[in-house]
Amino acid sequence: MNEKVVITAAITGAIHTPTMSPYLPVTPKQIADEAVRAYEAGAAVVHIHGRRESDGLAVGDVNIMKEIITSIKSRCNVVICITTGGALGMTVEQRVSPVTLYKPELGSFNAGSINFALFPVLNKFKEWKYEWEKQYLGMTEDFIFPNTFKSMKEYCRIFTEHGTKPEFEIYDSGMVNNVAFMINAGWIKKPVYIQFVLGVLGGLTPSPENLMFLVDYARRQIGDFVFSVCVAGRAQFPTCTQALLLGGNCRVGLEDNLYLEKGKMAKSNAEQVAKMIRISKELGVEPATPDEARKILGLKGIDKVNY
Ligand code: KMH
Ligand code: ZN
Repeated sequence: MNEKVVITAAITGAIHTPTMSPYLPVTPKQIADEAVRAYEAGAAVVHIHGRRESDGLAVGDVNIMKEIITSIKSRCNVVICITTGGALGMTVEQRVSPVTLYKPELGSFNAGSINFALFPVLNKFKEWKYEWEKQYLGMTEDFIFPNTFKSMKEYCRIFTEHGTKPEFEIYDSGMVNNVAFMINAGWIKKPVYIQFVLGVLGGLTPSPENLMFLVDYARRQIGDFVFSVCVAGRAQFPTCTQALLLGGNCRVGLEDNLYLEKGKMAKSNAEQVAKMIRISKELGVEPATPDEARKILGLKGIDKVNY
């Protein structure tokens, strides 16, 4: 285990919809306020998506993103990781545009194409708060999240040009191989930062064996790397705890899991961060500050962003 853990809070994402939780932040102000509270609770990194103010639809509007990240930066020095996964239906060019514009310290970089399926959740709700939700989730029955080698090559170029560290999102074992290929092809330099994402329908399910396998396989393919783990759904806390035991970092937040424990919704991202910190401290691991996280992840520094 490491002495310090980088805890990321993924504040709102593009998967959950307003009907699923009254606590999901949706306006730019709510998203920024939640990010600052997550920082105050001990998160070193916040992972940010934008949503439309009027109805919470996940959108890739760069002005909304700017409003959120400038508000956060004016209040604290937390590391901001901007999504380039974006929202369903965005083009790859649209998804990467915040990196070009705002040159963040850290950006998500999805390391391959997958079926990204949310449609089974349609059976869980009868009434929807907004019209768009049903259609948005339903269309994923026929959706491929595209991250081809051609687009990943372009992403590598853009991330490198702007000094933004990629956080490679790995949903399945073949994507480990994709990252190894990008390193060997000279598209991206080591050391890399990997986020293992478990629990998306279309990718690997969370289990101790699957995480062990991914970490071990990545060590064989890539050598040394820094990693974090995030999990969609109820295995979030157990799997994040396993990540600590394996010398990794972890991500919590309402993007991935709306609950604090069985049957109890999380009222904020900060609640989940506080729980993860309680678990970490019991194991003798302290949460890294944002500046410690910058060292651990090899980031360029907050003075070099463009927002
Ligand atoms: N929503 C997660 C399953 C991204 O933003 O680029 C993965 C994610 C992707 O966070
Ligand atoms: Zn995300």
